[in-house]
Amino acid sequence: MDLTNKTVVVAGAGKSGINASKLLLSRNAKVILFDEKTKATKEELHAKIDNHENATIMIGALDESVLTDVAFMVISPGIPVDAAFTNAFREKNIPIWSEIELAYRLSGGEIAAITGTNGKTTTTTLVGEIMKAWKDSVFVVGNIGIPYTEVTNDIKDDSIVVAEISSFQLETIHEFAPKVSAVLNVTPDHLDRHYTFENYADTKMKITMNQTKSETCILNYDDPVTRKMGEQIPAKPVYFSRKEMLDEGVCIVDDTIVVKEQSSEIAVLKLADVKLLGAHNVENYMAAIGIAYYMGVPVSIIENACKAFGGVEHRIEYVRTVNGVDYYNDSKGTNPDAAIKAVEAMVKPTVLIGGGYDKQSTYDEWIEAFGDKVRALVLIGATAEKIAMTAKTHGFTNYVFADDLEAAVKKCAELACDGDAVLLSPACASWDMFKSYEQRGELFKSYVNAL
Ligand code: UMA
Repeated sequence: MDLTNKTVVVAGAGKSGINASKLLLSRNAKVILFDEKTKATKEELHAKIDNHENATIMIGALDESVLTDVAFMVISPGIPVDAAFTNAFREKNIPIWSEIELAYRLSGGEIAAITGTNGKTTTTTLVGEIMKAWKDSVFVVGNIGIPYTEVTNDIKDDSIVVAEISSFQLETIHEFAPKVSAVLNVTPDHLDRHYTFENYADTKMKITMNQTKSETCILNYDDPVTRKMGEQIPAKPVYFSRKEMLDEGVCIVDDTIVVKEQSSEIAVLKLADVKLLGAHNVENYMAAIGIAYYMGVPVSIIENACKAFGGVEHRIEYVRTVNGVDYYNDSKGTNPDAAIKAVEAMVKPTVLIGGGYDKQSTYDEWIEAFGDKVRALVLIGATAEKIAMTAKTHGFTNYVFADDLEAAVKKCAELACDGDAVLLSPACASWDMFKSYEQRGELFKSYVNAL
């Protein structure tokens, strides 16, 4: 696609817009980078795109007089496709492309694209690890945090692209066609943007709209919405199911994840080798196995990469086993909801580290979720007293206080017995004691490794 001297409007000057602009400029296009509400100055945005002479920056209201001879607009995912300023583009029949669409049109490679309400990042990361074990040139991009346009110029025809794609990014794709797509599950989310659940689900399904019958879409059989999608999509549906035996697809036979295809049954991974906790993670592995298998990865490579996968950093991340006690870092459990998922995922009696910055949350549901599983609670940070009070009201009295995270880890090592787990999942943000949840998680791991 020759973009020389074509004028392209890029809407949004976040990660997506900046990288889309740089890519377009590298292909000799003229770029108008437009942002309605950035706090950055024109000079700062100019600097971000290397002060390129073919770029114009526009902040605030869109000056519609520039909309002559515009080839297309690239829209950032955070901007709704029905934002008021986009009407001028529609009136002039100027196509609106997602940043994903732009990257797709300007690069090759074989693409595995993953969407869904939950589990996208873990599945994308695992598929990325499997691909890296198979091929030299692998790019993991998209909603996961690395814009597809950032790496477009490095993608070669024999590269593999593993893309986490959000519903926001799917709204404005046109020709984007992965070799293998996946919709992991669809439950209500982002309804402020998509208005109805049906719209949201339909947007998710767009990930497969340009695939052909010879390409594959991996779908969750246990989710009624994605199960139904199998009847509507142009690609070949391949289901995964954690709960049911399938004639074809990815399911569990004798505690092993298998791929069933044309009456053959290929054993891929023992459930015992799934290191990540929680039923939701078994589903993520099953989806990743299906995606990798249909991308053509040999089963032995899939198995080994799955066995080596330690999960996504700071999300119920397995750290180490010391004296028969498994240590997990869930520093990303920065609110009670996320922390409940982590507790639910634990399969062993657990000593839990909680507490941190006070966001004025309530901790009742979190404490209720402890059940018989949480044996002891070690409290740190600004919310320690508040959590202790809540625990007491719910009849949970086995808590102790620690001065800092290092002391908390040492306390856990004393309290936990052989066969237990220790979990850092604070249900609070980190800012009272740390720069970020990442720093809190890193420090936790270093203290555990020093035990
Ligand atoms: N802006 C406008 N008008 C608007 C809205 C925003 O001009 O109506 C401008 C803002 O002033 C800002 C820019 O647009 O300067 C921000 O664009 P953006 O929100 O698209 O942010 P990016 O930095 O480009 O990040 C986006 C994704 N953000 C969103 O979808 C909201 C990132 O996903 C993604 O990692 C990144 O592209 C790279 O692909 C984040 C996310 O929250 C993690 N995703 C949602 C989720 O996971 O639930 C979908």
